[in-house]
Amino acid sequence: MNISMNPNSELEQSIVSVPDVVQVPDILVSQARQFQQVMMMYTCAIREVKTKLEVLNDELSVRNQRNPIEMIKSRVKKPMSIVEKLQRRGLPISLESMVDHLDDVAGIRVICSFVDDIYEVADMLVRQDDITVVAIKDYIKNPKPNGYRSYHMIVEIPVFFSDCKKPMRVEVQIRTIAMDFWASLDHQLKYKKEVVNEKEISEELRQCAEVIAQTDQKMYEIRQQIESQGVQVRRSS
Ligand code: 0O2
Repeated sequence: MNISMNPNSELEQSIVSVPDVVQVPDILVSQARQFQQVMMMYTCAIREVKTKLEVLNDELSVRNQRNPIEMIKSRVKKPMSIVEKLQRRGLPISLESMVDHLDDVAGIRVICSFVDDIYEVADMLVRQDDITVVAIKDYIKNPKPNGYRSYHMIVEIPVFFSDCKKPMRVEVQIRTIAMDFWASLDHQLKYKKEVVNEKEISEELRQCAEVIAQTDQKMYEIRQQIESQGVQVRRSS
């Protein structure tokens, strides 16, 4: 997932604000405006879900004396990625098609320190009564063959605009710092056109994913050992 908050593409921004001297067909201006409007709605949906996650993080950090969430990143999908995904799925390339078929136009990535934090944050989010879970893919319990691990949820949230309430879909990916580190490198491999030794690199990455999963587990166990010893105040000399 490329992380950048860019609700309006430069192309369609320039169409909307084109100088009077250039004749732009009305239909193009109208489509660009519609696109801008829909992307604004996705951006607002991201803001709503992000706020919920920040509130949960604040509450949990007081309760547990540590932050379960290390970082939250978000993005609306870039127009070229939208077109590529619709094409790949053999779907019409249109705004309606995007809204009807793509659940990840709005995306949030939550980076947690420990694996148990992932499930705690996910459970707390979906228990909120204005959130509807559309789909869950647990690539931590069931990693992809290449080693990819992450917890994916598609959630729907009502967003209130001036004259209407719209249910909007947001993809929430939750993973550990280590899983995120791995996915960034894998993403580079995926988007490089020609990679020498691609097979060997993929295999090395798959092995790294295993090591990372074991390290995540070990870190969780060490944290539990530390926490089970309760709060002890060290006396200063
Ligand atoms: P981007 O640029 O990240 O937004 P799909 O497999 O995409 O046709 P679906 O159901 O959307 O269908 O896929 P899934 O499995 O839920 O995964 C969607 C997103 O998860 C991807 O977004 C990636 O962000 C991430 N992802 C899934 N598998 C991998 C993987 O093997 N490696 C890495 N690095 N990321 C992965 P997009 O749409 O690819 O694009």
